[in-house]
Amino acid sequence: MSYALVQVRNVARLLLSLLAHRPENPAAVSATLTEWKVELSAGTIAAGTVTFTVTNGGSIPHALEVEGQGIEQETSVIQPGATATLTLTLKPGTYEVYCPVGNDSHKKLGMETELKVGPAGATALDYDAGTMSMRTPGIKAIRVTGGGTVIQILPGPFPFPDSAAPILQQFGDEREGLESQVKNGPYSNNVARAAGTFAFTAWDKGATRDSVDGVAEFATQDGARWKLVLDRVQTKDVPHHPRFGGVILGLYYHGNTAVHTPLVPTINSAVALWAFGHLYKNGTLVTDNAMVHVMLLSRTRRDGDFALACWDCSKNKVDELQLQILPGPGEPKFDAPGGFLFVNWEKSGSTKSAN
Ligand SMILES: [Cu+2]
Repeated sequence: MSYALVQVRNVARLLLSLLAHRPENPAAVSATLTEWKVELSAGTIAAGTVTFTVTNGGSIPHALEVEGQGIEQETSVIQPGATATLTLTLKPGTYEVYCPVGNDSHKKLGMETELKVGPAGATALDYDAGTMSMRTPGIKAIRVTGGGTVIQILPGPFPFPDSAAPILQQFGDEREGLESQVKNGPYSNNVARAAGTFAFTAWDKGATRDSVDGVAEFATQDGARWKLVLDRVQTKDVPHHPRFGGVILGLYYHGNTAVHTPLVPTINSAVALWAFGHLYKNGTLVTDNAMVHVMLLSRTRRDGDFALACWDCSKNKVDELQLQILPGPGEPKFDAPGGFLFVNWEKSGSTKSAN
């Protein structure tokens, strides 16, 4: 074979290989952001240039971040109904795709998914067939024990109405109900001494397998003795709470984050959980469907009169344990001030474990 012919053939091979690897159509992935999900039009793409078209289909501002293989890129904040694009060149590997708004609080509420990037030129099927491994997130548990002064919060005005007002604007349908709580809600400076104990364990095992176990026993200012036995986690939406998330370890929310009601100061929580429980008053069953919200959170109240001390309390030590109990759906209000029970243990502690 002549030298010239070899050269021609090599050039032809080179051209063919370039053609094979050329991203003829840079991959296009559309992403939809809602409370609290990130949905991608494709879970697996080939390496190369990809353009994400990101639509905020929710009712509060969101953004999209792609992280992995040394890349960490995000869109600017996208208002509800608006769209943004993000073009990246991705190497093979697995990427986390999530909403970075609120110090990852949106991510922890469920706004994250995975994008797999296969070798250049490979089809989605080729790649999927080769990577059947699943990411198994570690199961985490927390044991919380209430301590310190025990107080009962009675209905009253929210002490930071002007700080909460602009955040309430973002709550759409829920705004009206929340605004009535500004004047007479559960987060007030109207505090009475109570006494009692509360200890529980919560397991964060992912969307549908969270679990909780614990008992609270306390006496309220009117002399009634209450007992709550936690039964199961709650994950369905109910009015005035954008999402009931089972068990979430480590969350930055409330206040100015636009995650859950702004009629609670901005806080970090070591654990937040929503559950159903059995509630007894003076030894008699009140309901098997009491709706329970528990947080071990940044201290929000000051010593002495236990008034709310801050609108942004997120830098405070996490040692306040809040227990709120509401009647089950369609059930009558409790025989307690405001029809609900809200008790805090002001110096509480926790231990975390791997399972
Ligand atoms: Cu978001």
